[in-house]
Parts: sequence; C-alpha cells; structure tokens
Amino acid sequence: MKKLFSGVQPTGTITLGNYIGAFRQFISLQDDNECVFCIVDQHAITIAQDPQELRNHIRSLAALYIAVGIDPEKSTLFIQSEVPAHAQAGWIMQCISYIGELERMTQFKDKSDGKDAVSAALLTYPPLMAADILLYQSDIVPVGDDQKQHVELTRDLAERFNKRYGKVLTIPEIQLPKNGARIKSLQDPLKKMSKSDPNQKATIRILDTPKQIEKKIKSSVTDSEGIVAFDPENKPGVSNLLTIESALTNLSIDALVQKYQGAGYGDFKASVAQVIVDHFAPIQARYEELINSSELDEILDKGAEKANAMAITTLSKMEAAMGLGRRR
Ligand code: ATP
Ligand code: LTN
Repeated sequence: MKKLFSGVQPTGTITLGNYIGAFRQFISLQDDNECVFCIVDQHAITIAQDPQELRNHIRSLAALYIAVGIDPEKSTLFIQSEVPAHAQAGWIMQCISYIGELERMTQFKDKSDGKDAVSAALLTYPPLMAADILLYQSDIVPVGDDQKQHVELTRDLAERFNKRYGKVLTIPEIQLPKNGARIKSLQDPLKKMSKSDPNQKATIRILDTPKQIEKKIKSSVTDSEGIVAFDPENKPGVSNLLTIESALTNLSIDALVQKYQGAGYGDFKASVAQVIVDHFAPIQARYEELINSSELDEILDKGAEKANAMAITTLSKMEAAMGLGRRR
C-alpha cells in the first residue's frame, strides 16, 4: 500500500471546488492506500482568524470529511495543531528553504498582493506544508492543481534534506484529479472558486440549502450567446457549469453538450443546480448527525494519537540526522 497525505485549511465551509478538486479524490483513494488527512489549522492562521469562527470551522470541516465518505476505520483524520511535530518539522524545513524560492510561490504572491501587513508565516507557509507531507513519509499527495507548485517545492526540500543529511525522507508525488481540476468562481469565471472569497454569490458551499444553490447558479456569470457549448477561453462561465455537472454525474462534457442542445441558459442552470442539490442531500444529512456528536471527538482523538506516533518517528530521524539535541 502507498502512503497518502492531504490537508485542507479550516478557513470556511468547503466549496464545490474543494469537493470536486479534493474530497472526492480522497474517498476513492482510501481503499487502496494508507491515507492520512489533516485539518491544517496552523496554515489557516497565516491570515488572522476570528478564534470562535476558527473553532467552528475546524469542527465543521472534521464532520464534513466524515460526511463526504472518509472512513475513520481506514484513514487517519486529525487536527494539525494537535500533533506538535508539524511545527517542529516545519521549523526544520524553513531552515533549509531559501527566501527567493518562497517568494516565487504564486499563492504567496496572490495572498500578499496589495496588502501592507503580511505575516512572515504567509511566506513560510510552504515549508510547513512540506513538513506535513514529509512527516508521514508520504508517497502521494492528492491536491488540486493550485497546489502543484507547493508539492514541487516539497520534493525539492526533501531532496535537499536527503543530500545534506542522508536519506531520511520519502520524495512524494503529486496526484491531480482527472476531472475538474479547477472549478471557477461563479461571479468571475477566470478566478478559481475559493472558500475564503468574500463574495458569497461566487461560491457554492457544501452546506448551502437547495434554495441558495438554485439562486447562486441562476445568478452565475455566463455570456450573451445563449448556446450551451464547452469553450473555456471564450465561454468560461458556461464551461465551468458544464465541468461541474460532468464531475458530479461522471457524464462526459460531450454528452452534456448534446443533452443541452437547443436549451436556453435558464433551463441549463436549473438542471445544473438540481444535480448539485441531489448530490449534496445525503452528505448534509450525515453532517447533521455528526456535528454535535461525541462520535466526532472520538474520531479526532484517535486520529491525533495515530498521527502523533507516525510523525514523531520521522521527526526523531530528521533531528538525529541533523545533529539536533542529543539524538544519534
Ligand atoms: P482558501 O480560499 O482558504 O485559500 P481554498 O478554497 O482555495 O481555500 P484550500 O483549503 O486551499 O481551499 O484547498 C483545499 C483543497 O481543495 C486543495 O487540494 C485545493 O487544491 C482544492 N481546491 C481548492 N479550490 C479548488 C477549486 N476551485 N477547484 C478545484 N480544487 C480546488
Ligand atoms: N496548502 C494547501 C493545504 C495544505 C496541504 C498540506 C495540502 C496544507 N498542508 C499538505 C496537501 C498536503 C491548500 O491551501 N490547499
């Protein structure tokens, strides 16, 4: 079995983009791999968070992992700040990172652009992410394509570490989703759909009510041509909706274009909205069962314990290889 690691930030209720780009992959991968899934709350605080909101988002994200189908019997699910080795290994990774390579990360550029107070941790976010992955000697990292650059940096850092201190770390491979790698904002289909987008109309969230979903899809930005066709460059809005329906139904884009031949945008949007509503209904029902249950706390306690044991093993090897403390 291959070892697999992925993380999601508790910065808001997960979107359709997160679901298609990340969560659905996780579920299909957990049968054939040894999976570790992390709620990366330490990454979330690289941008200031309201404490009560952060607490709620962490719990909600944990319940959603289970509700979408992560099986705690097969996979390990835990909260990053409950496993101290992440911050410790994150520091080590910072020590072998160069400022220049961190400044070149597009996520850093996007998130710091135009801000006058940018935390140092926004720059050192990728070395912490590298630590997350490398502590579990992960072979595979399934993420959306916006994270490709970070996983490539993780590989560089692991190679650099191994070259300097001996072969301690596994070099991970990125795994991109086959379908719908990047779902776009409903209001600006040139931007990715992002859970921290302040414009509520831009994102569908996994806990949205059917009414909200219908309204948001109905008001999504398309074009004035009135023909349902797949052309991401010239028709990004319509293409995005087709990508969403295709990803949720597993029907090909061609089959969908065929299905909507002659249909107006009104009917097209109503039908896409219905597909999303039907897909989310069972997930939302399971979420309601979990969110205030002790079952969720038990899963997270057990997850932290398992993750801790794995992470400490690698951290000890890293520290010994570097000559830190009194380890040999
Ligand atoms: P934030 O707005 O806080 O940056 P985000 O919505 O971009 O959040 P992350 O927590 O950064 O989400 O990412 C969680 C996972 O979802 C990652 O694997 C990421 O690649 C994937 N992902 C995020 N947005 C999209 C999207 N629009 N389409 C496909 N996958 C996505
Ligand atoms: N940077 C990622 C979240 C993340 C992650 C990870 C993903 C933190 N650590 C380790 C995969 C593996 C994001 O913003 N999506």
